[in-house]
Amino acid sequence: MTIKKITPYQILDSRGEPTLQVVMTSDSGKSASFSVPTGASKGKFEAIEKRDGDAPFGGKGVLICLDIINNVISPKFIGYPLDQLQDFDGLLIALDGTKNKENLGSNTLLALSGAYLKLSALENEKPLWQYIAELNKTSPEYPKLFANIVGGGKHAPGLDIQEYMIVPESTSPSVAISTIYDVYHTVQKIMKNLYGPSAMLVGDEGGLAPLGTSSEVILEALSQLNGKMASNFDIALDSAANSFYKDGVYNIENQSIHAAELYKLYQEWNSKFNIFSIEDPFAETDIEGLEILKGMANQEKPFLIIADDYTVTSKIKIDEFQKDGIFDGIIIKPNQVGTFTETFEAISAAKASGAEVVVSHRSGETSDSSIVDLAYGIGAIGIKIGSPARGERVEKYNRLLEIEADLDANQKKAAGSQQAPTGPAPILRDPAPTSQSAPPVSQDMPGAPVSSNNSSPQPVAQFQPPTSPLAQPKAAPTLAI
Ligand code: 2PG
Ligand code: MG
Repeated sequence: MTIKKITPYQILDSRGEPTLQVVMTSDSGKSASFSVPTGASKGKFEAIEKRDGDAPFGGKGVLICLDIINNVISPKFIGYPLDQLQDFDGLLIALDGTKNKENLGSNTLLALSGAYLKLSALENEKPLWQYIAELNKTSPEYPKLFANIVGGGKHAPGLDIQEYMIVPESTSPSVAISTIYDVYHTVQKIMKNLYGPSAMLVGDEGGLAPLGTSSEVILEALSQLNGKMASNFDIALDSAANSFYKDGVYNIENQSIHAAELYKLYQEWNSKFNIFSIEDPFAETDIEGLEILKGMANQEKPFLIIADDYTVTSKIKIDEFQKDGIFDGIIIKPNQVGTFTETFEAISAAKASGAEVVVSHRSGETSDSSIVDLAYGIGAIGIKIGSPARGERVEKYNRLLEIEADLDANQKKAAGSQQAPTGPAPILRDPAPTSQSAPPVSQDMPGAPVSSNNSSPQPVAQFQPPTSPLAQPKAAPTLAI
């Protein structure tokens, strides 16, 4: 099979900004499309997107990418065989000829690389995750969901920390998603009661965006809900600390502090609320912050340290930091580097260093759900796909549910079951939470408990906001939900 046609489109992303979509058609007549997301809180060393620079769309248009594809790429690749991603991406990288893709643009390259990858999977009649797993010789695993419940930073007004997430212990997508649903909607009610109806508005990733609140209020609310849902969960943060670091100082919740004090604050939160992981805890340019991380390298830490802006899905950057064993987890975002081949190299480098891999969306997303197949296919420990709100995020939750339902149906078929599934996949629940962490319940586990019909969130009888001076809520302190 070969490439017959490459059609680029300028479309809009979830923030209404222009982005690039490529539809690639093979000589058998099959088509696959890939559309490119964009970040708001970017690492300094991310590959460079190509944009028009002139009106319309305030210079953010990508018509220049359409020109590049129509006039430079297409003539070279029509008739090019499918199924050779590494060579295809290698040629694109060589054509660009720069370290940071500034010539053709990371968006141009990724749209082509993604469409080629998806079309190759389609021609092989394999789901994308399976094609990716075979290409990388990896074992597919359900990733843990790092679900954004409350947002701030560059994604929403109000809070300085960018993401307050929960990570359900259960790796069964349907159990984890029902937990996320319950927590999200319960926190929404809590926020509405504390701060009024405007607290129900959401940020770029669908995370709630209350004004006049504080980290301690959010963390307290999340920790009070733990143990009351379908699955127990951990609490995780993405500080995206670049966005509140200026002139050597972190400006956070009315304090101007240095890295050591910020780390103390994290420790305080951890001792009160038990934080599982913190992504980008310090700004990537802050030497003092990096020294703190280096001092803890290769040691057991109070919470996992995850790199995003530091490592930007670059094998070179990952190797550089991980020779010192600085990070416990590495965020993987294909558009930070520009091709899927380089994304796979970054994943291998992260895994080889002993770090966990967490695949991630961007704050400016499209309806493309390939990152879900990527995370499952390469057996990532986690995936960030925002909140269960807004179409472009929900698309990814739905893809995960689809993969689970398909696998389930296949397993049943293989087991010789006569009963074809007719309705939605059953929602399984973890055993009743105990003081110990409950083991994850897998759908294929014999005798796994079946959901009761009552899947509505447990009421939070008396949510008591914390009284720390750093966290004075503006509204009534005690509320019944
Ligand atoms: C992040 C991402 C996604 P952005 O910092 O991890 O949550 O945000 O896409 O704006 O870089
Ligand atoms: Mg991040």
